[in-house]
Amino acid sequence: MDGGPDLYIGGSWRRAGDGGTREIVNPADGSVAATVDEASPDDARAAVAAARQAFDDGAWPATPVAERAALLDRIADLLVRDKEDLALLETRDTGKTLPESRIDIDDVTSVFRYYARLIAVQSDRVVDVGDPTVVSRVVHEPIGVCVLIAPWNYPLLQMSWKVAPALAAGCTMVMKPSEVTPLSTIAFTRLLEEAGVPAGVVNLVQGSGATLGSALTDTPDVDFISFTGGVSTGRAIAEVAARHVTKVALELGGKNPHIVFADIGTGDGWDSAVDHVLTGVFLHSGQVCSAGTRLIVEESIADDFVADLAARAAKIRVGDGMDPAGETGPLVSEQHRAKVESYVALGISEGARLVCGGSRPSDPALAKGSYYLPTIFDRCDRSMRIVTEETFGPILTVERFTDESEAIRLGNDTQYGLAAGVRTSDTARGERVVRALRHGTVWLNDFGYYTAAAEWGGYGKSGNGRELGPAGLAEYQETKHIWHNVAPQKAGWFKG
Ligand code: TXE
Repeated sequence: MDGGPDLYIGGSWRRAGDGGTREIVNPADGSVAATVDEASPDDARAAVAAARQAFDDGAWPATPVAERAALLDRIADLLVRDKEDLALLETRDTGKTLPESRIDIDDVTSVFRYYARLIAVQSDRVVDVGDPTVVSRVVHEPIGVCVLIAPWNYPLLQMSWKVAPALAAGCTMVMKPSEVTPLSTIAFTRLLEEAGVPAGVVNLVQGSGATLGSALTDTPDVDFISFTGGVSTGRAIAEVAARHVTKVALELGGKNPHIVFADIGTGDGWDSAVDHVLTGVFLHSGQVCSAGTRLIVEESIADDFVADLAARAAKIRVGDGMDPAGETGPLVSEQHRAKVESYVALGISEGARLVCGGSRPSDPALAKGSYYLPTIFDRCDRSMRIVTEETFGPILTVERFTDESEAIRLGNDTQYGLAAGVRTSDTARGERVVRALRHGTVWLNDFGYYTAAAEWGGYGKSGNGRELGPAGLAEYQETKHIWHNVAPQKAGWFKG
């Protein structure tokens, strides 16, 4: 980037061993935003070897907790300093609006602050084994070398959910951002170096998953793989990792229901529900793993609710993420827009009723970018692939229900289980429904919010393992039981 070199291996910046480069496209206008070094499989192997050596022979895994926490805080300080530069890179790379990118960088900072605090207070557990001569305790140790593979929709944020707990735990790692959006992670790696991350502890390779995947995952030198991306890629990685019995955590997206009961009334409850359903699905043009893409609305209010939604969706200002007037940006690439368009065509052929959107914007100023209009399909049902498959674009499908048990059944009728929303003014009903839904995060009368202190992850094909919160740290730790006899005696079992 800006002349590179862009690969960071064993504490030094390098060009690709085979001289490979990749053009990074700005989806707002199709221009080349940067040219970056593209790692070869040998580069990826060198990165794993550097992380292995830093773990086996380096000081980081045994660095006192206070020093690790201080490093995380220094990283957070630098993120605050560089917030605007990082946000601009994120917008250039993903197309998301600049205000969204700024929020992302704030959230990245919060993750580092959170794990700095958490690691500082994590304590060993003393176990009473009923023998005063035995000191028994359970301690946490770093799991080892981690491969951290991130997607393109929240490039730095998703990577931070992995890097911060990995560093806090004392692990060493190889980061692989999406080849579509590596820019913020390259800049972040320079920031890690400045903060004083020891050589070899964090390594960076970028390039296509198909090319680098095997070098990063089909190896006994890696102890843990944390992956966020699509289901088929996650499954392939898990299959390869199983050959080496490598632990894997997967976050694979979702097809998230947003259930709206008629008891929301017609006043503020209604307006707030319409607003959150709209934001929940169309923010970042639907390229959000937890997007509320399935509206499941009570039949008695469905026509009016969908009409209000459609009226507001039609007013969403699609535009360049750098343009303060734009409320949502383009899709991340031409290829991704083609996928979204094929889903819209599929929805029409499946018999869903197109209520709004369903095309590219007509504004000539947007012709060079990969934009797509917010799209709503009414009269959908579970036989349609548009309802069951993750489209990862600005597409809302509408299903209707007549009673609470049907709403729950529909909400759980998915192969995924990442997130869900419920809207009701009946508190007891709200509690019943959120407990019955089999999803990793459930919002009641809200949608989309999260915090570094609470776990994030999915049921079903949304993956396994958790990020954020204490469980997000535990992923990067081994648990060891130490049994210490301070007054050794014979075991006395065998008499001879
Ligand atoms: O993801 P991939 P893609 C979903 C969304 C989207 C679909 C495909 O539905 O349309 O996935 O997106 C790396 N070994 N999500 O194709 O391929 C790849 O380089 C190791 C949901 O972009 O899964 C990138 O860094 N790594 C998701 C990362 O995996 C490999 C966010 C994700 O890419 C690899 C994004 C391999 N064999 C898409 N192949 C979410 N959960 O939020 C690819 N990669």
